[in-house]
Amino acid sequence: MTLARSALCLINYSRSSRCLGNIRQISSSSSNLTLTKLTSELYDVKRGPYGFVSDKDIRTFESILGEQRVITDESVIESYNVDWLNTVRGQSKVLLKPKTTEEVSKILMHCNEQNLAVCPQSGNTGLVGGSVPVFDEIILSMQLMNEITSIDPLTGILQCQSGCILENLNTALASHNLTMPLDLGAKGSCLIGGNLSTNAAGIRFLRYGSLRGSVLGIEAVLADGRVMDFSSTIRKDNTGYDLKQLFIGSEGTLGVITGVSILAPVKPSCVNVAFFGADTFEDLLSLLKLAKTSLGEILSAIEFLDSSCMKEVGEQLGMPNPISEHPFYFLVETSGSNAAHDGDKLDLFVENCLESNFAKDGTLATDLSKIQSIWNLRENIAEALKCKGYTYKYDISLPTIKMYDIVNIMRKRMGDDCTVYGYGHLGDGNLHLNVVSKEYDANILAQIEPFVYDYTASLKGSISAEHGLGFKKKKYIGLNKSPEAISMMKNIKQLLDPKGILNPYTTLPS
Ligand code: FAD
Ligand code: 2HG
Ligand code: ZN
Repeated sequence: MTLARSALCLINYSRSSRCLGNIRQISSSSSNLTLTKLTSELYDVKRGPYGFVSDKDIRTFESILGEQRVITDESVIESYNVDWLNTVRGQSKVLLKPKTTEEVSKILMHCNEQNLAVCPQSGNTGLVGGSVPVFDEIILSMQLMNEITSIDPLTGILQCQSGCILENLNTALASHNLTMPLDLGAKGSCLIGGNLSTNAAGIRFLRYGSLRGSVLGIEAVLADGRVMDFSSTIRKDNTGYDLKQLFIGSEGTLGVITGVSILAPVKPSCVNVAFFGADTFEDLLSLLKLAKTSLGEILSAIEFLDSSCMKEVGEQLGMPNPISEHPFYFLVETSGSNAAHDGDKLDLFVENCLESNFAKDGTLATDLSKIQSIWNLRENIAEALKCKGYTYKYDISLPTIKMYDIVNIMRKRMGDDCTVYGYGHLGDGNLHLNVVSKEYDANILAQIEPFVYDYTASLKGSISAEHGLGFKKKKYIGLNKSPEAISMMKNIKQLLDPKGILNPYTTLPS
């Protein structure tokens, strides 16, 4: 059945209202801290041969930071010991809050000498159990390293300390008509150093590509306190190995990122969002193709969610579905600089969607608040599922055409004890498969893993498309990387952190 254009629920559809600023909301919280079992109780893991923090160590830290920024009060440290998902809990007794690279350097030099393990932490929004200690690692919080050094309006180069909140950077750039090449649901809490350490991708990956291309320079402190200055504000530099790339995506295992320079693109002056309902995943794939061909260079995001996700954001968070109910939902965003041009393209796209019958219902958002409410549905799925119960998260790259098969497979496999959800970055072939049960259950975990990872590997996908390996996935690295590659990674770790004090229980297999 071909829908008439009038069947679309068009929200304030007018050319003049299409030009928008940047939008979207933050979602970050932590709940039920007391219910979380210790990681060492939930998982089979042994403490490494590290020293224990003594009173003498505390006095050394106080001499570097002053008393106020050396925190030993358990009630304050508690939330730093638990991850955002409330699924892993460490037992750290010391939280350090440096403000400068020099302070980070002195802290690490001391920890290395005394063989004390350290967990660097930024916004603690990581989803793989890497941002909190496993045992009693010292937590090195980057929250106070939040100075923006410079923004060059001509070149778009932003220089800052690594502890700046992603959303604050975006706000600062906006006054220069610039924007961050990265955006994600945790933007109000995550810090740019955490984003780099996980090589976060998010919803602008489709437009601006990997952070690896946007980062021009990095300053990092090695485990022994040496400051590595890879800072650069030039775009092109082919002199030798690009060492800064080692620190991007290495999840705090090779050094602590303290400074960053990033190339910020010009802020699009005109943003629109279209949201459609579809009957099948095949129809979503057809919409994906249409979006690419009709919208071309103004495309900035292509996302999807299934009806089970829509149900939870409604039930758990009270967010209404703006269109009629469908098995799948397709979200497409355009960002450009010419409202008339973008509007023409979008009109053609909407017509194509309707005539082809791939979209069964839809809405077009052209003003800031409507756009935001549609993005809120997508960006709050993680939060809604967290409210529902214990979430087993799988962030996988798959051939786009087969992306949803595993969701159906898992629904059959898991039966009635769990609910299975599928959503993600459709334009990037990145599925977020989430399984939710009432509470953590090792038997349920055994039903999911390694099954999902083996399945992903059999299709030559990635077992971690964007969240990293952290503590929870490190033992599966061999499904994506060869023994030779893992051995080379271990050699690099040995070279940069010979005592293995930085995030010792994450990323690389033991
Ligand atoms: P943390 O969680 O504090 O740390 C992450 C890792 O980096 C840890 O291993 C930590 O030890 C290490 N680390 C932190 N800071 C430093 C540093 N300065 N130097 C060295 N190592 C460091 N990820 C995506 O890729 N795409 C998404 O769309 C996305 N959406 C999300 C939505 C929500 C609601 C949430 C809760 C998370 C989401 N994430 C997403 C996951 C997450 O990776 C990002 O939130 C973010 O990149 C983590 O940044 P953070 O500042 O919170 O770092
Ligand atoms: C997203 O894209 C994040 O919303 C979180 O990467 C994914 O919670 C998840 O599974
Ligand atoms: Zn994601």
